[in-house]
Amino acid sequence: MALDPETRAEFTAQVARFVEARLRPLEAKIAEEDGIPEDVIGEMKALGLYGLTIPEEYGGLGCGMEDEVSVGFELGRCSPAFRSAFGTNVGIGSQGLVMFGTPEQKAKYLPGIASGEIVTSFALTEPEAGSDSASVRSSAAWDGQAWVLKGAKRYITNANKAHLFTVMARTNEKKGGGGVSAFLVPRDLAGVSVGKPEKKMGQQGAHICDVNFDDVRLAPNLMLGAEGEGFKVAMQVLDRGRLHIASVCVGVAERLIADCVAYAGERKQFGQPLASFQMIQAQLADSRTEAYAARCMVLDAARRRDAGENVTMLASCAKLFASEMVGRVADRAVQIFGGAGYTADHGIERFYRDVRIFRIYEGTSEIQRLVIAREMMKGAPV
Ligand code: COS
Repeated sequence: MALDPETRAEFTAQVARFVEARLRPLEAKIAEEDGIPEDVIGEMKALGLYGLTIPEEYGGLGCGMEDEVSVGFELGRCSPAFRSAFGTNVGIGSQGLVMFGTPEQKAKYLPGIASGEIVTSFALTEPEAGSDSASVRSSAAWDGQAWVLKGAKRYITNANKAHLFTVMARTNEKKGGGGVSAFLVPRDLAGVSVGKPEKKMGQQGAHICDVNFDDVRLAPNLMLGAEGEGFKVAMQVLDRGRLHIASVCVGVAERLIADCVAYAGERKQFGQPLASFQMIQAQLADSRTEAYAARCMVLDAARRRDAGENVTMLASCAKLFASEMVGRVADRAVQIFGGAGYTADHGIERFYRDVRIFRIYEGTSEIQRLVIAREMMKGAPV
């Protein structure tokens, strides 16, 4: 499942034009209003962005990992809140279903996900289970007819718009990660409730909420994968999600570097453009070098995944490096813009806040290091 190189190039060029002409002019507005206008959402659907990674047979574009990260590089060149609108449909909200769903489950939900009619969310994190995701307390007990789901999930991206959740819940109290199962949970079932969007540091326009399950009755055909496989479903979904996030980090970094080069060329101090000062040049060069390294890492891991390799370690390497890299690039951008970077005029301070979450969600930098080291100890090539 992947696009041919020519189609990929055409599609990414189309996305690049959409980002430049349609999304970038709206960056300040969506941050101010904390929402993306419906007409823009409609255009994203029409472009196929909601169905990027859904197989073609279900109405999606059928992108492979290299295709997905190539699009991620382009989408990163505007406020990351835009990508978040469909990010869960493309990634963590749908990929469990794509990878582990039965033909019936796929036929029922994937066409709506591909068109954007069904918005999906991934509900793993809980108040007491963040990085330690194998310790989820939400539970689903079999009552002879249905699984009865109860528990609370936290910081769930797009929950306020979601029609379908992938929920990880404990079906066996005695086993750790092996006692967790995954379920598809339609939002309209009795007992599902969603809290108000959290106020947060950045990415206004993208939303995260609490989700509560209060004795929600789930028919047996809503289990995703086998009983006890939910933790592995989550981990495999995250392997892919982490590469997607890493590609967006690269795109944001490249955007900020381009903004810095333009500003450093215009802004004069001591009678000369900032760009003529070696201390500014050094910052630009460091940012460019690091962004290039991250791009190479993301592309290499994506291509290996498309070739069928296990990329658990490389996806974590890419996510760790790219998310930390974009933090450094954003920090240098504020420094190069100076007072104009700290005020809202150029949007630099907004990006500085927006990128901070990349080091936290879909696995913190600390968790990425842990995953990398564990894979090395297991004998992954070094
Ligand atoms: N693919 C397939 N299986 C995987 C896997 C992967 N990427 N990672 C782990 N597993 C399997 C392991 O092989 C193990 O299977 P067995 O029990 O059959 O041996 C099982 O899952 C448990 O793995 P492990 O022992 O490594 O679990 P731990 O609880 O010690 O650690 C970490 C798991 C910490 C790596 C995991 O909880 C994690 O990634 N946490 C961060 C979660 C996260 O990203 N949260 C963000 C919210 S989603 S936006």
